[in-house]
Amino acid sequence: MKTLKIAIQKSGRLNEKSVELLKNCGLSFENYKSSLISPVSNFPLEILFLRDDDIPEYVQDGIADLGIVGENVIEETEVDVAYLQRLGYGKCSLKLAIPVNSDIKTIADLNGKAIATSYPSILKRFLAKNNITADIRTISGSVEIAPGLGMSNAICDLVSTGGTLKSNGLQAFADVLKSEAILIGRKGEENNPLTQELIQRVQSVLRAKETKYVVLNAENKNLDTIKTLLPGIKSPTVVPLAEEGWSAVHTVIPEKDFWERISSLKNAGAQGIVVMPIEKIIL
Ligand code: PRT
Ligand code: ZN
Repeated sequence: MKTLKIAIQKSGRLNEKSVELLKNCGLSFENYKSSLISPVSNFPLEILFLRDDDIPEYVQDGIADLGIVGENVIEETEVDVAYLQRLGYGKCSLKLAIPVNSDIKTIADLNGKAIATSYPSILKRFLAKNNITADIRTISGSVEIAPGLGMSNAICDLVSTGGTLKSNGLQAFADVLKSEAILIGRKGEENNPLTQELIQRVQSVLRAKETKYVVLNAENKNLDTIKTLLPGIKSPTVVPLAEEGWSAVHTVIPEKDFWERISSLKNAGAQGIVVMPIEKIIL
């Protein structure tokens, strides 16, 4: 079977999480900082370490079969690739921002103004969609200093915490694109059995991250109410305790409404609740 190639960022914000994800998928490889390619010893896969900007085109052109890269980079390069899986890290938003004392109040006020960005093609499409004609000034980095230097009236840049905008006297006023790391593939790659196997492993790691394993004790008379509060993968496992009239309930619960569920379980008589992380969930 042909060895797959996956391109990930060599260094930068997505490198560490991408390496961690692949390792959690059970793939064994050296994270060489100095080399471009690292073979995986227990799966027919090679890892290419690249600048993130090159990844979408490498995948589109078939130099790599798969890639992990921010949606912002994919959208900017306008490549034709398959989105295989959203990965939930590297989250950020491409936003329009203006100096705090600016008279620009709405998107329409951008008409005739200059906007500095490293994302000219996404911005161009956004402005066209909103019927705005503005002067797009493309710069490759430190976009946030452009208004202060008199180069532009606004900027369009990535924001995660908002700290960079704030420290440069800027404020965000519109969202252009929400982004996160995405597993992409060459068109048609989703039909390759090796790729399908890899996607399943990735999904089992992501699913595990979203859920916790919970064991609790309850008096048998409270079990019916407790069971209605617990989804489990199919349904909860109930085993009798050594103490007469009591049972242990094992289940998984979603991370997102974790505390609400725990307090309703306590109200329903659950005791000695033990919560554990899950490594993988294979359906
Ligand atoms: O060297 P290479 O070309 O591979 O990397 P790079 O320098 O081009 O990219 P890198 O490593 O900075 O970012 C990789 C990806 O991480 C981006 O393409 C995004 O998908 C994602 N990401 C998530 C971010 C941010 N958060 C982010 N905050 N990318 C950049 N930023 C920058 C932003 O441009 C701004 O300068 O961080 C600053 C703002 O951050 P806050 O927290 O102050 O708002
Ligand atoms: Zn880059």
